[in-house]
Amino acid sequence: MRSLVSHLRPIAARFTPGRAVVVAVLSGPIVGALLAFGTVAAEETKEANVVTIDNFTFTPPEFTVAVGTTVKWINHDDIPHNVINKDKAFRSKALDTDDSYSFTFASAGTYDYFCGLHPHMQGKIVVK
Ligand SMILES: [Cu+2]
Repeated sequence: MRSLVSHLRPIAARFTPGRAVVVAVLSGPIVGALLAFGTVAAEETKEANVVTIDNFTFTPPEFTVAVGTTVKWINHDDIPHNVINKDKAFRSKALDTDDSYSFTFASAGTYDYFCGLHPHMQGKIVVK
């Protein structure tokens, strides 16, 4: 009997309730984080060619895409902005909150643009 108890003790130690709780508590956030990562990755793939406008800033400020790519600008500010190419290749109307503007880049080149309402807001699309 004594030998049986001493044999079981290491197994019991491995499955202490405390440890099981720790594993359960830790695996919850890890699984959640993995699911969140998968969702974010899918979202980024779907919206890969998006320039966001937030807090008077184009993000990313410089964006390189392939010829034929459609780039979409989305205004997340609660005031209007627009998107104007310095060489007049494209020009959006004023975009209200959550409005978007898309332009397809058929030719390679560097397209500097700015917001006509706030000219200090500037960005660049490089098409290769
Ligand atoms: Cu603006």
